[in-house]
Amino acid sequence: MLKKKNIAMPGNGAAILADAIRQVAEPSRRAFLQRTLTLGGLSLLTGCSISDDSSVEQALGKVSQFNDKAQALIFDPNRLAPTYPDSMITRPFPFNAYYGVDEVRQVDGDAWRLELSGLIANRAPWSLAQLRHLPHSEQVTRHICVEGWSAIGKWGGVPFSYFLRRIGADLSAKYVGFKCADDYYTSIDMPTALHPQTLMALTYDGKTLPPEYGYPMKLRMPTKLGYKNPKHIQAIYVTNKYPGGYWEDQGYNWFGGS
Ligand SMILES: Nc1nc2c(c(=O)[nH]1)N[C@H]1C(S)=C(S)[C@@H](COP(=O)(O)O)O[C@H]1N2
Ligand SMILES: [Mo]
Repeated sequence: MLKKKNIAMPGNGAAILADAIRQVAEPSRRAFLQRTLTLGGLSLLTGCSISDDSSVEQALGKVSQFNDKAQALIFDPNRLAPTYPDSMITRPFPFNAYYGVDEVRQVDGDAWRLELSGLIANRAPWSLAQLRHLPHSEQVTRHICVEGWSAIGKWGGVPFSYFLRRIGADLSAKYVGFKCADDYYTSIDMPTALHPQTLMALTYDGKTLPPEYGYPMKLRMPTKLGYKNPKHIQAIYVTNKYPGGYWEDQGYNWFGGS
């Protein structure tokens, strides 16, 4: 789709161009570009010429930021995602991560402590036993992955809005960020963090959350795409500084609503 052209560029233009071509060549970005708009559409929307490839990267970024704002505006904090009867649970529920199932992180739940930082009044770490004493709710919802599959699963755990209030998080802050026991990380908007169906999941299908689905704890949000749902959470922070995410920093849309 993209052809390298000989363009005379001043200064380190050649290096910038080479960088842009490399980035557009990444499969995730290319897929995102194909899903978003045609190149012609991009140039119309942004008004920039696509005759030099570096502007494609800029255009991509603009479209994604535009999508973030539009999705944040459309998001209704009171609208519930569909729930399903237990009989519709997908068995076996699929595993997915940026690595294979043989490399699933084995977290020691007894030694594990949930770390808290940023705009939070009570930043003491939490053990698994302490989290298990908090209010618990269960839901059967659909998980949608951008890689082209969806599945219905049953997660149980602590309503995240309860937890954020309990730790004295600044609920007027923009972002909640997550760091995981693998190298994964992501972040969400505060309205979604406070959504009634957003759970700190400790169980799957009525049993302790298994390693492949994110033991000891994952954030489950039926209002967001799969990659926004971090597994093996190690640390949570509240911030006004844009934190990005593992796939988001490679071109996936940040809001990631489903
Ligand atoms: N820590 C961590 N969380 C993660 C991922 C990951 O690689 N590491 N992958 C994400 C993606 S892309 C998907 S689709 C879901 C898969 O969750 P599942 O294994 O419960 O189906 O986890 C998300 N959360
Ligand atoms: Mo995914």
